[in-house]
Amino acid sequence: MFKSGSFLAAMALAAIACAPSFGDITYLTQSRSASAQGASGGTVASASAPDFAPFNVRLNSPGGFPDGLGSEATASQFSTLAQNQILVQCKTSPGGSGGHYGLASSTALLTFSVPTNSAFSIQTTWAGANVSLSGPGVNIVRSGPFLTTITSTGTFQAGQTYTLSCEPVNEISAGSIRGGFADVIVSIGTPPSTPVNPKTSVAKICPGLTTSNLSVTNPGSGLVVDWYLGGCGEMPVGTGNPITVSTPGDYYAKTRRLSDGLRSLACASVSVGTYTASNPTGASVNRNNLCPHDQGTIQLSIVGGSGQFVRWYADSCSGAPIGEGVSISIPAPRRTTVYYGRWVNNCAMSDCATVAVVVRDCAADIDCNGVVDDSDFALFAVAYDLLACSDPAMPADCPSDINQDGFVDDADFSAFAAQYDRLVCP
Ligand SMILES: [Ca+2]
Ligand SMILES: [Ca+2]
Repeated sequence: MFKSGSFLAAMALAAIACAPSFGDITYLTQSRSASAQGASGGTVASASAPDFAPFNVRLNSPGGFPDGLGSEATASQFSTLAQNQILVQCKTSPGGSGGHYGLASSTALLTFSVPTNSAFSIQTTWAGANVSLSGPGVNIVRSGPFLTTITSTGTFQAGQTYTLSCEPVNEISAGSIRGGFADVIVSIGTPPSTPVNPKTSVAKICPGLTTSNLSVTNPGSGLVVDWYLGGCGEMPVGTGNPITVSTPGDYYAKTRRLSDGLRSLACASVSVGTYTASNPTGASVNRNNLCPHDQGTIQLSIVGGSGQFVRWYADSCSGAPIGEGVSISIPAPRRTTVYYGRWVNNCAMSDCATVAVVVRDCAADIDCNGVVDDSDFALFAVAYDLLACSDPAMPADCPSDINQDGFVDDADFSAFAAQYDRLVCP
């Protein structure tokens, strides 16, 4: 018998206000560690965490051998303890080839209890890992080399201690080594559904310079969206819908219910790309070996490569551009010039390809027929009498001003005479 109905009502209200719909998890102990060392010269990279805070590490250790074979070991560990959910990922890749393998490990060991009998589900996705969840009435073991997902259910008994462990097993077979991976999600209660319709505001960005907004369909009241980089539940990048990012990569979204902290088991994902420009294989010109007094144009063309457009320069792969386009027409140069062309794509630029346009050392060939003879001398004599290049009667570009000082005088005659004696242009 109860003393009063109001006491019962107060107890019920207190239960609703203080306790979540499903039993809280009491975390007892937790240790997590990861390390990686590339073979032959790889520096050991390691991290560990004995506390209950989220632990998100990606370790990488490049090695290398004189025979040119690389060995790059990586290890990662991502774990989050929520009110009613345990999320653990352990992942290793010893890397290497040709018998050169690095070392990698990633372990998580967790003990916990629940204050009331609680039904739970455990979803495990793994390949080359050992996962176990054990304690009174519970004995779940996952192992094996092939990618598998299994979900099962059970009941945690009040006050008992349960142990969850996650450890990749690196298997060597047929001259190769296989990394290990496990993604374990233990939930008390029903996780919210996976986000849908992931989108980017722009598909490509300039890293660190421009941004893209990532969003999913509004998950509804009481739900928020957590974003991760590189894998579902891996490096956290923020909560929001949308969120703004300035780093290219593969982004993953989980729905999180605010009332009990449960996250969706799976992710929606989008990729943010970066602009690229691939190097041209060469550049060409439509005619070459030009007369210094060529009054026409030449056409420069890029060969191979890709990007948004091609930018051209004279004399170096920088400075003021002389034009833009896969092919451009420009006035023929008066001196030998190397032209540089590169692909440009917003923030990305390829290397330059070059083409040399040779202008013959034959300024006295005033009529541009490849020889310096009497017909050139006749043109020179007229210009000599006019003297100043600024004279309106002087031919365009003042070709007889061989030393290009603005006058056709004795100095030019000396240069003319030397080339006249040579006759044929080099
Ligand atoms: Ca000539
Ligand atoms: Ca002159």
